[in-house]
Amino acid sequence: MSTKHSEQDKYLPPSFQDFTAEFTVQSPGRINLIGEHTDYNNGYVLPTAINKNILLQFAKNSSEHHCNIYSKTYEKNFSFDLRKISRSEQQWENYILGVISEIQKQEKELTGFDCIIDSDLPVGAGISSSAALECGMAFGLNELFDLGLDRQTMAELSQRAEHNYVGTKCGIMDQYASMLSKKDHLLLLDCQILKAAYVPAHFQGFKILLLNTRVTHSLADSEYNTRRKECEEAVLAIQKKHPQAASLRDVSFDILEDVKEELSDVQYKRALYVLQENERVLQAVKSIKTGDLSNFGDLMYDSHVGLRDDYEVSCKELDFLVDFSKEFDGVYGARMMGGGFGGCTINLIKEEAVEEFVSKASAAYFEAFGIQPEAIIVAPEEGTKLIRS
Ligand code: GAF
Repeated sequence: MSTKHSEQDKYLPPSFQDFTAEFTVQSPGRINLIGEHTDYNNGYVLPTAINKNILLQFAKNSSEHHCNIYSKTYEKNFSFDLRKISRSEQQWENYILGVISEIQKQEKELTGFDCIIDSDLPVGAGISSSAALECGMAFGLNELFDLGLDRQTMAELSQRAEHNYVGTKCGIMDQYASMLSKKDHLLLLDCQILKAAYVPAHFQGFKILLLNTRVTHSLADSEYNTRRKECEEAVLAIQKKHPQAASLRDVSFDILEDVKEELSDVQYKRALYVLQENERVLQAVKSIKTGDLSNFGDLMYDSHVGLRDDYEVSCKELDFLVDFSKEFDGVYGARMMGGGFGGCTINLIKEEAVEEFVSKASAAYFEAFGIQPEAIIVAPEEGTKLIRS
C-alpha cells in the first residue's frame, strides 16, 4: 500500500507535490544508561533505542541520478545528483550525503529517489538525532534498492558518514543502538569486538526520565574530538612501557599506575575515567540483572562525577540538575548523557515521584538559568524498522 501525502502536507515544496511514498522507515534516537565516552576507547556501553523517532518516507523517482530531500523539521529541501556527491555547507544535509557516499563506496547502485523526513526527536539534546537520521537513510536506501546490507554494516557505514562528512569522530554506540536495539532491553555492547548482548530492562515501578537542559555549548564537537585525541595520546605514551596495549581497554589499573609519571595530568585523568567507567558498566549490568537499582543509581552518580571532574565534559546546567536530583528521595540515580556540554540528564526515578520532581527541578532550573527544561519519559524500544509499506 502506498502512502499519499495528506492535506496537512500542502506546504511541501513543488518537487514533492506528486510524491507518493513507497514505504516509511522509523529510526529511533537512543539513551545510554551508563558507559559514556568508552565506545571509541574499545570499552563497554549500555544504550538502547527509545520511543522517539525520525520518520523517513521514501519513493523512487523517474530520474536516473536526481534526488530530492525535504525536512519537515527544518522546513527545508535540497536536491543533488548521485554522480556528484560532495559535502554541503548545511550540516544536516551532510548526514544524508555522507550515508549516500559511503553506500556508493561499497559499489552499490542507486538511482533517483525522493525522501520526506519528519521527527519527534529533539535536535541537540544528546539523544542522537544524527545517528537516527543516518541509520534511517541507510535502512531506507537498502530497502528501496535492495542493496542486501545487514544492520551491522549499515550502522558502521553510518558512523563513517559522520566521520567523513560531518567531521565528528564519533564512536559506534549511537549507530549500533539505533540499528540493533530490542524492545524492553538494553544493549550491552563490547566495542572492542563489536559483540552485543541484550539485558532485560527490569525497571518495574521506575521511569527513565530525561531532563533536557536545552543548552548545547558550542565547544561540544571540538572538545569531543579533543577527548578522543587525548585518549589516543595516552595510549601511545602507555605503549612505550606496555607495547601490547592497543587501546585503553587493554590497560589495567596497575598498568595505569605504573605509567602515571609518563602521562600528563590530563592524559592520566582521561584514562582513569575510562577504566573506571568500563568497570561501572559491568557492575551496572549485574545490578540491573539482580534488581539492585539502588546500586545501579549510585553507579550513575559516580559516572557523572567522573565525567565532570576527570573527563571534563559536563557543564554547569547538567551539574545543577544532577545535584538537584540528589536531594530528591524518589530519584535513585542521575547523570549527564551523551557527548556532554549540554543536552540531557538521564534519571532513574520512582514512577510516583516523577510529577513532583519534574515540577520542582524545572522551577529551580528556571530560577538558576532562566530556561524551562524539557522533561521526556522514555522507554527501551526496537531499532530502526519499516513501519508502512
Ligand atoms: C556521542 C558519540 F556519538 C558516541 O559515539 C559516544 O562517544 C557518546 O557521545 C559519548 O558516550 O553520542
